[in-house]
Amino acid sequence: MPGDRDLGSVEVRDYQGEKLGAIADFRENSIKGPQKVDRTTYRLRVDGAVATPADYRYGDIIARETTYTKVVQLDCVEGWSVKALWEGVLISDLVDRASPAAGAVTVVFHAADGYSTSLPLAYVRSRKVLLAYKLNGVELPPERGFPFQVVAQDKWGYKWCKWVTRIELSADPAYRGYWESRGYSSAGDLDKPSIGP
Ligand SMILES: Nc1nc2c(c(=O)[nH]1)N[C@H]1C(S)=C(S)[C@@H](COP(=O)(O)O)O[C@H]1N2
Ligand SMILES: [Mo]
Repeated sequence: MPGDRDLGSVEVRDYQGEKLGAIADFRENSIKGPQKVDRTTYRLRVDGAVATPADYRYGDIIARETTYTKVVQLDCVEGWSVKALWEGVLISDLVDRASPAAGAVTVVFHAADGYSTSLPLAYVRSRKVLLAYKLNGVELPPERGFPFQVVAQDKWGYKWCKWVTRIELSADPAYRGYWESRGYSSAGDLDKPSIGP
């Protein structure tokens, strides 16, 4: 929870000399529109191919996990992008605590609107991918994915799952989420075409 020195409602527009975009620059194009997630009843489930599945409350994650910060740009296939300051926890910290099975290679993200997408576990670890709860120093607004958005750096925006409710470990390297099963690339790499394998 923000302490009395946390100016968590004032947006940061400059970070270490770098100009950031504004929260208002993000477009809203989600499959079912903005979701309202209740912070008191919210649970984040980590399960699938793991030895010890877990359920976290919103406050557990904010108060107990180590926080990381980075500036990353989100690029949507529609042609717009926003560079922002993201603050959150390492997805690999949550995954490792659940003791993934030896064969777990894919991290599937499920969301409150029924959306899903996935990332390779090796990428989640090596790029230290964040599960963000703050954007430009401000708690994620509902339209931006409160309570959590995946910061899938170097991947197209459709990999940046919002309103994450479940992190599922899978042994299936070919899992396809909402947009991936509609023709978008499973790798979703920014330096490759978004339509394709
Ligand atoms: N749960 C969920 N996450 C989602 C989407 C969605 O429809 N539902 N859309 C994705 C797409 S296509 C993009 S470009 C980004 C956009 O993030 P923004 O809505 O914060 O601008 O969210 C991604 N995450
Ligand atoms: Mo997108």
